[in-house]
Amino acid sequence: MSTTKNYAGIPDKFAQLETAKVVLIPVPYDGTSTWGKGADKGPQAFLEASENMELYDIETDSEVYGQGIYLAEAITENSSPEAVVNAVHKQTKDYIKRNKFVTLFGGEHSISIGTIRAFNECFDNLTVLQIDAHADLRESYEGTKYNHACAVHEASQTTNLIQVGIRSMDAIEKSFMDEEKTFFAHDMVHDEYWMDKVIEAMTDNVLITFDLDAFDPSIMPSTGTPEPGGLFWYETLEFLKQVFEEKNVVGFDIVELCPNPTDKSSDFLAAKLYYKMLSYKFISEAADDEYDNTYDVDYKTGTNGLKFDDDED
Ligand SMILES: [Mn+2]
Repeated sequence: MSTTKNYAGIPDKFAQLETAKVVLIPVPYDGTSTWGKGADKGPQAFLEASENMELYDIETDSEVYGQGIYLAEAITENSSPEAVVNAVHKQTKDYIKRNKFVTLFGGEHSISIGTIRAFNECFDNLTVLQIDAHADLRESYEGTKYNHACAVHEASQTTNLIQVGIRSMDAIEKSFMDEEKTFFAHDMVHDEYWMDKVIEAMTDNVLITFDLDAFDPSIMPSTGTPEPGGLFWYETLEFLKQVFEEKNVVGFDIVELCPNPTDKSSDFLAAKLYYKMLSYKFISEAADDEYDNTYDVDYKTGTNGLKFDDDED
């Protein structure tokens, strides 16, 4: 993966670490997945799709790349699942401490153990919003607690974990599950108030860990363990927009893109999802005067707070 290339081909002036509000860390790791392999190819496919995506977002009438998006060097550690988690934890925390809005693109879901640990150490009363087909609550699996099947076990013990879209789990995971904060796909489909209920269960600081297999396989086939009965595009966006509007989303990761060389639609969905989440994040920041702005970059902004009128030099 080239590190000289900018995210989505944005101009250099929006891609510098010093001035960018957003940092994107690619984590091309796939060491513990049990069935469909290939999540290590996810970041590259996501970046390629991002380069072919329009950077104007119609819904928010914004070009969020103007906030600055720095593409960090990919985390290529793969000596053990634990070493990967430690590397993710360290890099994520380093960038949070530099007052960046930190985002990561996996890789398999075990990387989120590091993501969550870093955010939990930096933000008070953290809610982890896990959007996923699988509960991922096992204490350990196949000899390690850093398996993708254990992605949120630690979060279940140390954060306000909320699980959304769940439709696959082992009975043993029930002992770690808070049913009040678990939203099963088979219930959500009959409950028009599920979004409000999820948000009511949140504290103010929210980290989102988004496993792409939460989506219905009809729109997101390129994932290691597809499960029928998932989320669709517009309901997901409606929900995310509401979360970003009502809560202080402090960062997010997106995991488990397993690209298929002959069908790139999933890569594009992932690219668009990432950009939508950034668009929602920075619209809500611009709209909320009370927002505690941890992104203290002095950016020149145009009329809607997101556009840039200054020229290239
Ligand atoms: Mn997962």
